[in-house]
Amino acid sequence: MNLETHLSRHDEDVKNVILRISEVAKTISGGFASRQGASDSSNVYGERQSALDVWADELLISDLRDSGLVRYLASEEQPDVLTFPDSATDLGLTLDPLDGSSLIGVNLSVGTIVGIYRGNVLCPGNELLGAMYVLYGPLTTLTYCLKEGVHEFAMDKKGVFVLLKENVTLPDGKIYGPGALRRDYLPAHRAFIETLEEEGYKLRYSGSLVADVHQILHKGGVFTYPAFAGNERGKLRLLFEAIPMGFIVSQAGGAASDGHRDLLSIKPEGVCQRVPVYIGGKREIDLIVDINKERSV
Ligand code: AHM
Ligand code: MG
Repeated sequence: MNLETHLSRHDEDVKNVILRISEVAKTISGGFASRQGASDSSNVYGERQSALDVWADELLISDLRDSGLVRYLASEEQPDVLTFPDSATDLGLTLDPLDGSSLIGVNLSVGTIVGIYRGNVLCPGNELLGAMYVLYGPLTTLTYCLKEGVHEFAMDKKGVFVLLKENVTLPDGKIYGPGALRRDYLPAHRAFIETLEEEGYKLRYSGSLVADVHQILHKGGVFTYPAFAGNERGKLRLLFEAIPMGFIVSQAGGAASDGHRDLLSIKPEGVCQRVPVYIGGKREIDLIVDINKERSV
C-alpha cells in the first residue's frame, strides 16, 4: 500500500499536508550530493547552517506556503512563526527541516521532523493532531502518526512511499542513546545512566536525533539529551525536536519526559525553548522520573 492510500481515512487537509511534505522530502533526498558544505549564514541559535539546512528550509517553506494548506509555520531555522493569511486551512506546522545536519559531511543519517496542529503551534504536545519524520538513510523512510497508530513507509526507486510497517510498537530492549558529555552529567542523570549500564544496556548514539530515536522505536530502550552542567535547560528544542519525536514514541506505547513530567504536557513559552529530553520505553522513563523524585525529597 502506498502513503496516499494509507492516509485516505484521515482529514483531507492533514492528508494533503503529509503528502506534500513527502514530495519535498523526495527532492531533499536527491539533493545531498550537490549541496555538501557550510552556508555563510547562522540560525537564531547562533549555529552555522549547512548549505542543505538553508536549502531544505527554503524548499519546505515555499512549497507549504504555495500549497495553501498551512496557516502557521514555525521552522527551527526561522526566528519567528510565519503566517500565511491566504491559507485555505487553519493548520499550524512545526518544522525541523534537516535535523542532525552536523552529520551530513560524514554521510550519516539525518532527518526532517514535523508537528501538525490545529491553529497556533505554541501548544503542548498533547494538543498535536499528529507528527511525522523522514529519515534519510540507506533508505528514505517516512514515519507518521495521526493518533491512530504509528506507520512507516519507505521510498521505492520510483519515488513512491510504500508501506514498510504498520502499527509500530516499541518493544522492550536494552539500547541507550545518551547525548551530552559524561563529565557534565548532573547527579540524577548520572545515577540513571549508571543504572542502565549496570543492567547491561548497550550504547548506540549517532548524534542524529531522528536516527537515534528511530532506532529506539524499533529496538526499545531510551534516547536522552539531558540537562547538563552549563546548560540546565538541555540542548534540544521543545517545539521542533522533542515534542514531535516524543509524541510518536508515546503513541507507539512508549513515553517522553523532561526527567520530571510528561514532555507532552509542557506548554512552550517561545519557539526557541530548549528542554531536557528522555524518550523511550515506559520503564526507562519511569526510572529517571523516580530517581529525580527521590533526590528532591
Ligand atoms: P541540529 O538541529 O543543529 O541538527 O542539532 C540537533 C542534534 C540532534 O539531532 C542530536 O540529538 C543532537 O543535536 C546531537 O548533539 P551532539 O552533537 O551534542 O551529540
Ligand atoms: Mg534540529
